[in-house]
Amino acid sequence: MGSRLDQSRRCWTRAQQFIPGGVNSPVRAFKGVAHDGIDVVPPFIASASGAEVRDIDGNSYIDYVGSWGPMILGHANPIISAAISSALERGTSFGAPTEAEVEFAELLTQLVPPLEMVRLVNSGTEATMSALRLARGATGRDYVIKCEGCYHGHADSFLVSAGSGVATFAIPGTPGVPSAVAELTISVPYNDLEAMEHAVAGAGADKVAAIILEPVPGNMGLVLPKEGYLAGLRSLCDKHGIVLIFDEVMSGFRVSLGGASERFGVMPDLVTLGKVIGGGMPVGAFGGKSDLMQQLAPAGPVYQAGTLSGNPLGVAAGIAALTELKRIDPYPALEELAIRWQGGMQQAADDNSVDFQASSLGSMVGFFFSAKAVENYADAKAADSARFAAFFHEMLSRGIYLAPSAFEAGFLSTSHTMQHVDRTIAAAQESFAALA
Ligand code: KE4
Repeated sequence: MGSRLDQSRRCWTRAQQFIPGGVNSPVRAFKGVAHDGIDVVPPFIASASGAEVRDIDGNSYIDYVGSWGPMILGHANPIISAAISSALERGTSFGAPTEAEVEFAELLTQLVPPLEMVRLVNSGTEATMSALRLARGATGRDYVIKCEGCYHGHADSFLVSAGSGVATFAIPGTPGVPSAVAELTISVPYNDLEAMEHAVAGAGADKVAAIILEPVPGNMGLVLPKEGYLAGLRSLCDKHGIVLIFDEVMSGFRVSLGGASERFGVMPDLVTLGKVIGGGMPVGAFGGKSDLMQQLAPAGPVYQAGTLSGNPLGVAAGIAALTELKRIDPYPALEELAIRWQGGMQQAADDNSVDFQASSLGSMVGFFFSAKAVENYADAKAADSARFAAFFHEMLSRGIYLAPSAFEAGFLSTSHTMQHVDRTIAAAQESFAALA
């Protein structure tokens, strides 16, 4: 199916007049799948329903981006839409406490094991930024250690590049981040406990406020934690009084109902959430042990705030989404479908002698054009991203909408069926053959 993009092309030209790079978030600009440096036109989406999105030229696609994670119950889910519409009739925002926020907070603490208390914010970035400030305020320490390839939103402390050596302090990853801020962040390889121990020792354990990571990274492609890695981090943090933060903005309610902490049985001190918990509305959250959370203003001295935090529409959507997930427990079926997706994609690649590593966990899927398993960011960067880009466009032209970057994950929803997966695998067979 040739996907004509005339209307998208028109919109793309206009968008770039008024919006930097034509998008409100960089990954949407398809720079990660540019053809030999030639920019491509991203489809402008007109509508979405269930597992499919439709662009303004009328092309429809099976969607594996799912708004980068939120749409686990499918696009335009009627239960979530009805909840938003109902809340809308009572007003959009009050800037005052509401009973629904209390209901939502209680529901989150019931579903996510590390949560004793929780505060709502408006994005994953706000969640991780606030969690780090809380960890620093509670410990009186300044350093934070993160893992290369893990993305925690765009707060200054996280937009850093690894320093030259394992335990050296990070350097700004983008203009605008002061070196003085970047130097308080240390970046180490994911899945390497020894490197983490070395970094803690190098900084001085009594100077490290927090270790933050995606327990199941989806921002370097999908990478799975090695046996014992998460538990090892827990022990290391216990030993030195370091706050362990699981950034589950993406993995939360994706790898299981209770997220990675439930799935792997390792409890962080703080967990950050977003995406799924807003049901498509802008909602983030961070929370954890009460003694930590009680340090937040106005209960304690660590300041954190937000005009639209706990917004009635977002809370209504979130309660509807999480209540529905609790009611139907879609995770066994999602996992089975994801495993089928992984196996079919791997088989299609193997049939065409393509170096390819497909993976899945819960409702998340991923793949690398690589001959070896990918265990960290260095492995991910060594994979063939040019081949990924070519594959992406072959699949898009066949009506399959994958994440437009080799360093992202894919997402299934309760609307995806075996037929969707079979169509995807058939398109992959044709795409791999076309790339040969
Ligand atoms: P937001 O501020 O974009 O809501 O969340 C930031 C964030 C924090 N932590 C993790 C683990 C995340 O994956 C994210 C955001 N994920 C990206 C996708 N890789 C969002 C897509 C985008 O940036 O447009």
